[in-house]
Amino acid sequence: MAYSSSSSSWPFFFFLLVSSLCMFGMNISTTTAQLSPSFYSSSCPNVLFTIQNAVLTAISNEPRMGASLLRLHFHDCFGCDASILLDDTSSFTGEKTAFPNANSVRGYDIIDTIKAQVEALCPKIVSCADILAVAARDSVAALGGRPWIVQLGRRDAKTASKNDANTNLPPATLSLSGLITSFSNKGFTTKEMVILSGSHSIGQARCTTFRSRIHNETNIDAPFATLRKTSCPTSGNDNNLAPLDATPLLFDNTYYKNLVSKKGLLHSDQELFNGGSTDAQVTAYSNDNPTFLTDFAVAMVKMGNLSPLTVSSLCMFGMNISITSAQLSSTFYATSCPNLLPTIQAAVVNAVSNEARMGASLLRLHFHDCFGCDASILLDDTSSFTGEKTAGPNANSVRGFNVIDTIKTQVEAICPKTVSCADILAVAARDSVAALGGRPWVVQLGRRDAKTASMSDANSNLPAATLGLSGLIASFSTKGFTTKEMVILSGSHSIGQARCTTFRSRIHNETNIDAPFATSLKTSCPTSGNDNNLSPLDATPIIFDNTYYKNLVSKKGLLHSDQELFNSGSTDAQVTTYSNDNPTFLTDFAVAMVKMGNLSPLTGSNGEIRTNCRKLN
Ligand SMILES: *[C@@H]1O[C@H](CO)[C@@H](O)[C@H](O)[C@H]1NC(C)=O
Ligand SMILES: *[C@@H]1O[C@H](CO)[C@@H](O)[C@H](O)[C@H]1NC(C)=O
Ligand SMILES: CC(=O)N[C@H]1CO[C@H](CO)[C@@H](O)[C@@H]1O
Repeated sequence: MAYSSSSSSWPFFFFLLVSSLCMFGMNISTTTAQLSPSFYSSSCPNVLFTIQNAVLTAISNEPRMGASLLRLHFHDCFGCDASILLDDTSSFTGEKTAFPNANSVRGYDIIDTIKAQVEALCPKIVSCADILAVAARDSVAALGGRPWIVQLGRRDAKTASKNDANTNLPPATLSLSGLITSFSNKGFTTKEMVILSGSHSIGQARCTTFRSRIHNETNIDAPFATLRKTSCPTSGNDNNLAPLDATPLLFDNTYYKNLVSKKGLLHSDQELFNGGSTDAQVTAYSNDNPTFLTDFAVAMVKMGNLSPLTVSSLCMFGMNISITSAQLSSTFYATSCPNLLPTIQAAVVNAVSNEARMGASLLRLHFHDCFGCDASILLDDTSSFTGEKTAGPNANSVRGFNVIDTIKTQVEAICPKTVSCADILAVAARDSVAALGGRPWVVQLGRRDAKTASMSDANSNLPAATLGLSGLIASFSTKGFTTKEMVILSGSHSIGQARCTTFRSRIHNETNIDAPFATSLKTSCPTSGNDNNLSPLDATPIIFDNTYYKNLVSKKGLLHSDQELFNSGSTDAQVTTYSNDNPTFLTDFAVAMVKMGNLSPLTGSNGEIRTNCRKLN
């Protein structure tokens, strides 16, 4: 919330970045001041993973930290420039001691830790304001919320204003009209104010902030007030904490449910449901968690973009950037279908909660479509056309087509004839992995759908479960992957199941297999029959983690091709490393998936945007 008007000396690294942009030659005009999700993609490609990793660590040490990091970003915003992080000095009074912040804003140490890690990775590149913005997103996602794409490129304030913090941040004593005004001053609608108040879905508050409500107010559930009074008497115990809603470690719509039953903790919370104009919206969210999660994600993007400090004017003298239409971009649908990503994610989360195995199926569908991600795998056979669905590696094993159809129908309803089936597959794979514990990656978009499909390509390109190590290396190498990347992508077998036919000979005939493990599988997969009986690909088939590699080290790989990665060959060391280091595996997997998703896509005017993923237009 502090606005620095000076822009004296730009660091050298930044100068380089800007001048290379300028060389291409294209008009930037006023848009130079805008943030971009790919701001650090070449200057600090691993920054997002580094921050997410640190946030997950902090939250697993103390789950409440998720709410603290969200609050830190929120209190910094209303001008996201990291001014809140500045310590007071003898000659400077910052925002930390402003009334809405003192004794309540926390998490500074975590931000310091993240900043130190980021500096080690990319010195003097990434702003503290951007770290706050990403950490808030990752906190919400870690506690059950829907992640959003964080726009990046903020710079840090050179000053801070305790006075601004005191006047701008909405206190817990505000009435509905005061809340509306406070948010309106920052450009938010009343609806967005109600949405952003949902950040109180997680976290706790101190007794001082709700004392008068529980002792003096009447629009409060009586047993709830009585319960709260035990730890927050009329005086004393100022710092005792109470949860802001009934599920303070879960980011969901319980906050709104509580308001409807008059169990809002803060006066300003209950004002949202007190016979006023916002009651209807509170009721709607109390009945519809997915819509709340989506709306919250959208509103957070807006909040994160409040008057950031950026590099405007550096590039204003008429340069041209050449945007090559043939390339994929994470913002490809930003204007043509802005709600695409939340729509797909909601559908994937829904499908995975109906059937956890679907997460693995959607990942596998993208993988089998790739080696040229063009949605050719989705085409149904017709009397005059044989597609890929019945190819050996796909028949009886690839599934999830109905889920993709459902998503496609929803996407066509919001943005007709705009989004390719290939892009839907790519996003659904990412969201599946994230829903099961993996690390989300930024999906590059702009693929177009194939006008044909090749059963013989599918038969010859897709790696079979019978392959040896050298066959696996060769198969992935054909598509431009290193051996290391092959080992990483094999980690997709961290989730899902396989049919008896694919592992029968391994469990009955191979010797590099744990004997009790083989015995346990033979019951449901005898030497003949029961071909379609399923077994999990690793011991935790609905959690995306490194258990797959741990199992390989103990000779419990299910498929022949899995155990080949740890069978006294050149990849043993990497398998051992991943078996001991889940965070590194998750990060490496995310990076490799971006590469896989970008394999020879159709772009520009090639292919088409199918309206039905099963048929050519
Ligand atoms: C309740 O209201 C009375 C009258 O305004 C006030 O004196 C008292 O301090 C309030 N109690 C609390 C706990 O806020
Ligand atoms: C095991 O190997 C023998 C000899 O190659 C073969 O005849 C048999 O079919 C194999 N058994 C299974 C279950 O694959
Ligand atoms: C300075 C410059 O080269 N400007 C060019 C930018 O690109 C447009 C067309 O996209 C040209 O018309 C400008 O002359």
